[in-house]
Amino acid sequence: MADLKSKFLKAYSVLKAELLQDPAFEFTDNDRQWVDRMLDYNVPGGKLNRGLSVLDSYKLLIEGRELTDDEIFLASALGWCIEWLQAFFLVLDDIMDGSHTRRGQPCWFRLPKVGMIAANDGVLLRNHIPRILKKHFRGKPYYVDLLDLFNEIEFQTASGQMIDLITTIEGEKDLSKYTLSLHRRIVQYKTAYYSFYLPVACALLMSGENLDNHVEVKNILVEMGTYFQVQDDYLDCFGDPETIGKIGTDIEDFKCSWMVVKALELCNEDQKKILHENYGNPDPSNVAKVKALYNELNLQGVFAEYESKSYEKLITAIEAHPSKSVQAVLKSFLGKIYKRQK
Ligand code: DMA
Ligand code: MG
Ligand code: MG
Ligand code: MG
Repeated sequence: MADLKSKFLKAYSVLKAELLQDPAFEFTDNDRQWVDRMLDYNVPGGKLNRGLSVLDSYKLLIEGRELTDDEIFLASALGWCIEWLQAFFLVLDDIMDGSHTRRGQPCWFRLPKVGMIAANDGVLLRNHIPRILKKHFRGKPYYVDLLDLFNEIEFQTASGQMIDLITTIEGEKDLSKYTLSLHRRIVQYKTAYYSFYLPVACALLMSGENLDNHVEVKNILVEMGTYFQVQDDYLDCFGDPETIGKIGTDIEDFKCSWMVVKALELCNEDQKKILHENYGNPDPSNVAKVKALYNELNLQGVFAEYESKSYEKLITAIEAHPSKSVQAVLKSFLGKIYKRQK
């Protein structure tokens, strides 16, 4: 496994070197240096769960046989395409969410030399994906399906980001619309498809499968992705910024977070008043009042309960799947995120 990870990491250097020599653009040394630094800053610094999952899943799907070096490189390249997609969404997400840190360093747009150039860097990151796919997959029978998959999922993610953002419009802030079903809709689109379905779908395509035959796998992964974003919402408020590498902004940003949805469900009229008066206000004293209310409502306990219930439900759904190798893929994914602290 350690060996697979080191090969995965090596593939990054290869892909980056190719992008920096892309014949479709005449780079000067200066341009090349910008892209090089922008990529190193934004692409490889995360947990790499999504990227590595393509490799893990592919290995489990072909069962028993050793992977060839060529297969390892291709699965890694697809994994890196997901990490590139994630970098693209995160660079822009941090601008829109007004965040300060990401992966233990200032958000890219916060660097004095970068600022709003980050918006175009995001577009560039997104454009690197079809460059990588074209170079390495153009001759494959599943090339069109891959392009279609990435396009479809990018559209769903951007739409999820849109509904995450338009619920927070100044002057239209309204806590009464924050329900579990709105929350579910937002997180399914903004997170679950690209973070959970996409890696496994890439591995399925590489192993010659038709995605239309794997709707149940998709449903389970979307469920898992929903659970993952609930964890993200919880960690935004109660996680350790040192460990998660970012400082939460959901309360300040008036986000439709799982935390506020649960608080609204559990609070009495007086407590609801506290939420209405303090939620969505950037002042630290307002934020502190919201967090104190979350503690009063024991949202940590409510979350722990949700977490174990979700785990049990997912395991039951996974074990109902007819294929043992698909079960292994799904369990491996779930194992990586259950009770995560970062
Ligand atoms: C992020 O949701 C979703 C995408 C598509 C980047 P978020 O703003 O809760 O993420 P984070 O907490 O990492 O900023
Ligand atoms: Mg964010
Ligand atoms: Mg966001
Ligand atoms: Mg978040």
